[in-house]
Amino acid sequence: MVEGQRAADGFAAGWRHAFKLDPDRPIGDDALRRIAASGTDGIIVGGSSGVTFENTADLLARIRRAGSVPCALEVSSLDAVVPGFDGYFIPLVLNSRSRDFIIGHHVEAIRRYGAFIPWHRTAVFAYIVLNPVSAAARASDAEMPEDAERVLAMADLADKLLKLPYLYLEYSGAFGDMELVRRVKNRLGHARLVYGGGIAGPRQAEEAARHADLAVVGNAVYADLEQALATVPAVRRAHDNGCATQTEVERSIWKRGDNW
Ligand code: 1GP
Repeated sequence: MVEGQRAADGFAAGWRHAFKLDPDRPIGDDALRRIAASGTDGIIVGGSSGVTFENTADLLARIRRAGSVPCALEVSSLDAVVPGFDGYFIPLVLNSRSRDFIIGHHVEAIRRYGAFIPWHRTAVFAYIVLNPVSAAARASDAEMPEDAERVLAMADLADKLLKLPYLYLEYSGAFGDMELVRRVKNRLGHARLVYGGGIAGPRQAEEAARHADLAVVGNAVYADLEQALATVPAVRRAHDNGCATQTEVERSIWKRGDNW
């Protein structure tokens, strides 16, 4: 398991920017070609509702025709597990009230598909869902943490106790609290921090990338493609300006005093 996780950490290890495409939302071939050529590190295919085997397989085939960008499936429905992706992200919603979103669906998936799971290209996204009115919050029956301390405790749980490779702060549909993102980032020892939600253009992208290891852009692709494409160089700029380097340094200082 640990070996699998280490290897899994590798398949998207260098990703700083990703577009998230929803199989249930229409998108043209020209837009897909521009996304594939944008310089993004990868595409994550996933959505909160209406995801089927057919629309997922169709989107993957169209992305493959559009260019050579790495493409991962975020598995959100047991009936929509499509082979042929470069990697698989498995959501585990830390603040879900439902056992299904923490281990239930996962055990069932392994029971059904265990023999076919490419473990070395499969990694858990440990989500904390933070926008109460989002489809993700409704779908996963997420309970909003009452304060920042609880979010930080969940981050420690994922990072230090469960040693999961990714922690995903999910604000889907709204731009999040960057001060909280910063605090979570400084708390993590080894998990990579993923941020998603309300990145509408380069300004928010740069801000999010200042703290998170990986910035995910979803809705902007459908709302304003030009703005969405402009998030790719914005994320690069933030990392080139050394923002991530600074947090890496802070992180290593913190880690030196801790032997987990
Ligand atoms: C959704 O985190 C992603 O899972 C991106 O959110 O659609 O708000 O960009 P947006």
